[in-house]
Amino acid sequence: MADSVTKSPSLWASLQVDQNDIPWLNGHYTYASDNNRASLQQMTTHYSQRLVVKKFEFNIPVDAVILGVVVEIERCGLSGTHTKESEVYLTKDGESPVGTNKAQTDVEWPTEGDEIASYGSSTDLWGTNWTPEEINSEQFGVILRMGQDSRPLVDHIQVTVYYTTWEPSENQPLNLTAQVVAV
Ligand SMILES: [Ca+2]
Repeated sequence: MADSVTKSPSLWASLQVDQNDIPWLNGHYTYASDNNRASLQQMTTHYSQRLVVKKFEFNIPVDAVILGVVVEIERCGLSGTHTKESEVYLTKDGESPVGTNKAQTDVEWPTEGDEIASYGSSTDLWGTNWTPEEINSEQFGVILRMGQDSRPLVDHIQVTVYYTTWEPSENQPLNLTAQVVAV
């Protein structure tokens, strides 16, 4: 059976990708669902910097097998705006994206109150592989970057990690077949 743990971040950073990227403001407001929301520092037409939230303080057993990761972002766009994400990544080193960009870049964020967007699944490793040590690291985190002309308001970001502490025995039938062939 798979186990799962859900955690919120406790550290954030705003990292520049291109020169004109807009920095994030109040990234620590993403730590809890309390209607205090992270936003961008300026109203311009540029992309945002990368919001990195990390230090989730997972404590996955070191002999576990990671099965999937789900990121949930409770967010909305400022009323009257066309707010879209451009990047939703995981990071292993607290700075650089790894694996698959899960952003739904053509979907406008709702402007009539918060909605929770979910990325990944209990069996989705985001196009890379994970050790318990990598998940437990303070540098494991989520990257969120906004598209042009966006006015994001991010209330909460949380991560659920699915894992099992025993190896699935999917290889057994193959081994049996191999033995029959060998005989
Ligand atoms: Ca909040």
